[in-house]
Amino acid sequence: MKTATLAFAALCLVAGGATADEYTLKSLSIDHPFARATPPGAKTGGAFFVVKNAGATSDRLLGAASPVAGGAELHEMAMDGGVMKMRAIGAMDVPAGGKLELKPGGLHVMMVDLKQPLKPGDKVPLTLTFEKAGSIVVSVDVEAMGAMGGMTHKQ
Ligand SMILES: [Cu+2]
Repeated sequence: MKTATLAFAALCLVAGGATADEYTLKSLSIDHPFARATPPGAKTGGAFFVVKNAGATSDRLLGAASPVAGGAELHEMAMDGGVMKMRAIGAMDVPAGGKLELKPGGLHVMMVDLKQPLKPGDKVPLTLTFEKAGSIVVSVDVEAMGAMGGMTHKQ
């Protein structure tokens, strides 16, 4: 009896951890925000999520902020002289009826001046500000270094 109860409790923990968080802000939905754990001393960390837009008008992600970081920038990856580099951009488009996808190796939110390392299992608040829909605070799950957000991505 006791073993069965424990097994059930363990199952609940696993199921809870695997649940993808989804947030709704007007016609936008923000799916499974996650970040990668950072090594000790690292000052920056990337955050990733998908924004879907069910509305008839496009929107734009204008900025982000987190209490665990001195700042948060919108970054894209771009080829520069044959080398893949990231650079700050002013906004990210969320097309009407479409989606904006942030993922490792592509668009991301870069938390800079981290006040502490991001550890697997941590949950970090992140405020996202959109041009039309306004602002929302999402909880970012910190996953292992190299995590792809529990999803497979086509390259
Ligand atoms: Cu970056």
